[in-house]
Amino acid sequence: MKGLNDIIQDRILILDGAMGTKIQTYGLTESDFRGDRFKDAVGQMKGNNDMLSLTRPDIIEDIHRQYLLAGADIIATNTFSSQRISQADYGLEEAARDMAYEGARIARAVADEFSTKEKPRFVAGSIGPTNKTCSMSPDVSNPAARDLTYDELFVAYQEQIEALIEGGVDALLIETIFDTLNAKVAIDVAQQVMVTKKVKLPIMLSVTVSDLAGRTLSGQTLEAFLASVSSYPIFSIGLNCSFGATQMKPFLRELAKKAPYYISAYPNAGLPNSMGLYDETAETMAPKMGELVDEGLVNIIGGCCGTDETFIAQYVPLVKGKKPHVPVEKPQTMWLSGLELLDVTPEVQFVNVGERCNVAGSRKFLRLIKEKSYEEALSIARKQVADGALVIDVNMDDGLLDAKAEMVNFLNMIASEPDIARVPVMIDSSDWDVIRAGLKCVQGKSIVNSISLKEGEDKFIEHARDVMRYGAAVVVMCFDEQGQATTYDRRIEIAERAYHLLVEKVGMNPLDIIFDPNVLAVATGMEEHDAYAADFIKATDWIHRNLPGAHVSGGVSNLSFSFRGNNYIREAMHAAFLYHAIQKGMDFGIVNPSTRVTYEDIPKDQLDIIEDVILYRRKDAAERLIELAAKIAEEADKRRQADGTDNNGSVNGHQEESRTARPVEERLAYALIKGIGDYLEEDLHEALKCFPHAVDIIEGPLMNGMNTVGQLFGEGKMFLPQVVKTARTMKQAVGILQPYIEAEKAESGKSAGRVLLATVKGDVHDIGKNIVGVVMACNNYDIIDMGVMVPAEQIVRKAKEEHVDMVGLSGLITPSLEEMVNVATELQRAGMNIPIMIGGATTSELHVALKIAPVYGGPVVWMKDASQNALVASRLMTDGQQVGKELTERYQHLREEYHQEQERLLTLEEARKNKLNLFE
Ligand code: THG
Repeated sequence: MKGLNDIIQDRILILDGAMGTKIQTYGLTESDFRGDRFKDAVGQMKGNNDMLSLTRPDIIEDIHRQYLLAGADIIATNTFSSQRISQADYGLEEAARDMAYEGARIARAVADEFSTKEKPRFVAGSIGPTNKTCSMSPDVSNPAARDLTYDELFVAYQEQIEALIEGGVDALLIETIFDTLNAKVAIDVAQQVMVTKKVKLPIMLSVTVSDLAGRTLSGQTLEAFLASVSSYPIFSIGLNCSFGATQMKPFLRELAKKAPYYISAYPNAGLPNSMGLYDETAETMAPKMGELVDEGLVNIIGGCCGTDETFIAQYVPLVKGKKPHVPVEKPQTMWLSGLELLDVTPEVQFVNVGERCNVAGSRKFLRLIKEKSYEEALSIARKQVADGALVIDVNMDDGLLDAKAEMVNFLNMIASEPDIARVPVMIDSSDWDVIRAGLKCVQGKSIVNSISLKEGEDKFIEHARDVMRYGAAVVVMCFDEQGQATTYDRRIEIAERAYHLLVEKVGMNPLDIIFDPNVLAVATGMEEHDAYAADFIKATDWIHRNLPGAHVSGGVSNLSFSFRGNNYIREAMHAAFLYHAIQKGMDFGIVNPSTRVTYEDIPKDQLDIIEDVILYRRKDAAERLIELAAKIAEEADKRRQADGTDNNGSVNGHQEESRTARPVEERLAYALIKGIGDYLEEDLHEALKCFPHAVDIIEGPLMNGMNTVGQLFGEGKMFLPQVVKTARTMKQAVGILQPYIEAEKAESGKSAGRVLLATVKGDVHDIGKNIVGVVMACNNYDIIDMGVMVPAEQIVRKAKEEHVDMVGLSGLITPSLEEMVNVATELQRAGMNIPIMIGGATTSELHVALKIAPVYGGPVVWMKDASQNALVASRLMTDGQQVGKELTERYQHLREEYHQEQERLLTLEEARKNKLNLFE
């Protein structure tokens, strides 16, 4: 007989409807629930539906039978709460296993009655989330507290899943997921139990989202959730409960587009009304489900709360002959997550991991942890994220600390801070127990730091399997049985060996591997250290070219240990090192995110000396750098004595004293490029006296600064997190100028038009958009700025509600191009034809002409840069028709040109057709 795996490829499958609301229709009483077995149980048992598998199996059978009669291909067992965590509420822990077993057995028997060769029927073992959560605190005053731990839940799920499998289920349905950590436990258990029972069942996941922004109750976005489960073998993913079919649609689209699995949807019969009842009927619901089917979004449909067999009967004809969704390819980039996704695409270039929450790497952090000043310790994490850290490293290894307890506590505290928990964590310890304990606290996809071959292959493989179990990525240090690799040859030998073990023996996804070829201190005065940096970079290049998919990282601050106390030299060395290593493929680095020195800042003469060391270009390189460092330290000393300022960390040794000596324009541009907001207030007020209008400051010095940032970014001399930092400063500057701009605007009177601005979904970049907003506001437009990551549906809704005159879409990364097409399509579908302005780094006039303009009836204008918007907008407002006509002609021309170009390049097939045949 065909299995679930075969059948799902042929057609859309029907899952059954609700169990709970269906049971309510039988009008059962307390004694039905208790039966003989539980007649003496204490407390109310009514409502504990899973008991009925033991006390009224006839009713559960009857419900299954009705769904099978209605045409369901898959029925879900009556075991949603058949584990000891939920049953503890009724004092029935000891009966939980029986409930799970009987629930499975009943469903199996009824399904077998109906199963035929043409229409096999399947049983999915229902596994609910329990009534407790692993990643949230039950106590507002103690954010690190947890009601339920990974290990407790593991035991409970193990009992349930073993019983389900013994009872004969065909698949495991982990459903109504509201906390990813709970779901990760269930997946972990499922995999372990399947190994011991020597069976292989499909794992089905179904998430429930809690708000219109599409986050789970525990705060993850759907794509962050996908990252969290991305290293597990998942059969299907989907949504249930939450809300009705219509509200579910945008989220299903998101899943269908991103998740490399089959897609399921079993919504409620609408949202519960004020009476807690469900308003949709089978007749009103079916067309809505039909939309999901017709759009090709689903492989499995069914019903949740409020649905019954009449709904299921209506769904059967809906899917007849309809094409099932074809799962998308597995991601080709590394996915990590906290509450949000970190997709390590080539555009990201470099993931900076904040090093400062490390008791071994920061005296201050150590002190705070020792004093149990956790709030302040958290602020260090928060500052790193604000400074642009994309991941934060946490290390509690100190002889005087209980590292395991501190790791668990700190990770749990972070989980309650959305502005920190946004990013993935790197769990850093040399004690495997500490790492495991850490992994059991995080719902996101984190990074283990680290594993190595230090203790041989067996330990290495054991640790790697643990990493997979908890769904993490991993840093692999270039260590082996002989110790730390310090030469080029040893580094690549170990990396290659580890790679093959991980990929071939453990089955790890190469994208989840990050090699650390050991950043070691250079210019220490010992000759044998001189080639360390150059060899690291060479090894990086080799790994990048020879171990496909794998990433390269390093603890950058190690490089400059011998210059402790001289922050300027240290930062300059790090910047130069990263500049070269990133070019060779280093895409992660543990760094201090508040570093101010960039490659460009380093004066040429100093840079030569530093690069001589890093690239090991001359024998006396180290000696010369030590001399330079001494000289800089001495100068700093003198200055300190002269004006009492501490010059550590200033930009190039003579920044501070000359600050106010430089023109205010220059100071502002500089503040922007560096992302330093410290003097903005002061400098902007000075500038307000020199410029006629506040907006001139934005259009002048601030814009100049932004342009320089764009240019440096383009040349690879700044990386994204640094750019993000500058954007924050721009925001800050604009905030300071805002009241002045408003005042000037009020003087000049009436609105020129209403403009909605948004950075499209999937994209967080808003520098350009913010500038456009400000510049246009200064030109008397009313700006409605929706921020970043804005879904198409919300843009459409807002544009309608606010009756805007035009929409500006912004995006910096490549996937945003496609999302812009999607927004335009949705605006079109909503019957709108107001102008759309398109801007951002990867956008182009050609893309607008080829892809966006054709899906939209109104004018779509590409904006080369922020200075154009106000001008173009005013033409659109006064002479829209003419602009539209000109655009249509221009795009037509561009398209023709493009197609001619394409035709000159034949397809392979066409070229083959034209081949020279000498024998004809
Ligand atoms: N590879 C991997 N993980 C790592 C390292 C590595 N984790 C730890 C370390 N190395 C990276 N982290 C740091 C953190 C801080 C410093 C260096 C590396 C540092 N601290 C200053 C000092 O010691 O002088 C700060 C002093 C203070 O503030 O008290 O340099 O290589 N995988």
